[in-house]
Amino acid sequence: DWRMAGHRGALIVLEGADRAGKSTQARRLVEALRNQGYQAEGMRFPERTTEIGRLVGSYLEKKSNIEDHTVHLLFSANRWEHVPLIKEKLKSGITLVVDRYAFSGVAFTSSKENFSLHWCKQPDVGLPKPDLVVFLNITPEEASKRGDYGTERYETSDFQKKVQKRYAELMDDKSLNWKVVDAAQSMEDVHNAIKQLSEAIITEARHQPVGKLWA
Ligand code: ADP
Ligand code: 2DT
Ligand code: MG
Repeated sequence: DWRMAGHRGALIVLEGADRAGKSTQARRLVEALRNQGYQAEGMRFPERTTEIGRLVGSYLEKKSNIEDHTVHLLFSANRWEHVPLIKEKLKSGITLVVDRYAFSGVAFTSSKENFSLHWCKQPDVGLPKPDLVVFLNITPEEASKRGDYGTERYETSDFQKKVQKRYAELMDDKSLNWKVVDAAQSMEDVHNAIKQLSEAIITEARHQPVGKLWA
């Protein structure tokens, strides 16, 4: 059967603004793919459980301050430390559904004063390239109906507006397979849209080598 071993899994990334539904949809997608007989697993960045992840987590919780360039490199290092695992999983046929990736890294840091998009991308150059990047698109008004901002760093409306603009710039890059999904739809409709895109890319990616991001 085409879903079985011998083919690599796909690398699928979900990006989008705060409360767009990334974490909800990542969970549902893994569950749906498994029910269809695919091997699928979730992953998230930052992954706060490693040593580097704990530094980043404490920074986000404002329990520590880390210089801006330094924390950018730590977020990137948190991805690089997972690359052997990512490669292994894909190779063994597991499709990875990733909640945030390098695009969050670039969108957030480049929203700070005096950070160029170019500089922000460099540490992540060469990471496994996603076969599909789903952008969950939502207006700040729609997102605000889903509750207030939390208390972590970056969770302010001013900063989130800047982040949104940076995402738009990143989506101009046609060397990546960006797909914009209207995240203001019902959970079910968003899920069905993402599931359809994902099944198509799993079939397409299985005979192709994993690419290198921004390389
Ligand atoms: P993110 O990970 O992008 O910040 P979450 O998946 O945590 O977003 O969702 C944020 C909140 O919005 C949660 O309370 C979730 O239940 C709710 N939510 C997610 N998707 C939808 C949707 N399509 N319609 C309405 N509410 C949603
Ligand atoms: P979540 O709980 O929504 O994942 O919030 N971030 C994330 C960065 O600044 N750089 C990165 O490289 C990544 C992956 C986005 C995590 C917060 O961390 C920000 C929101
Ligand atoms: Mg989330």
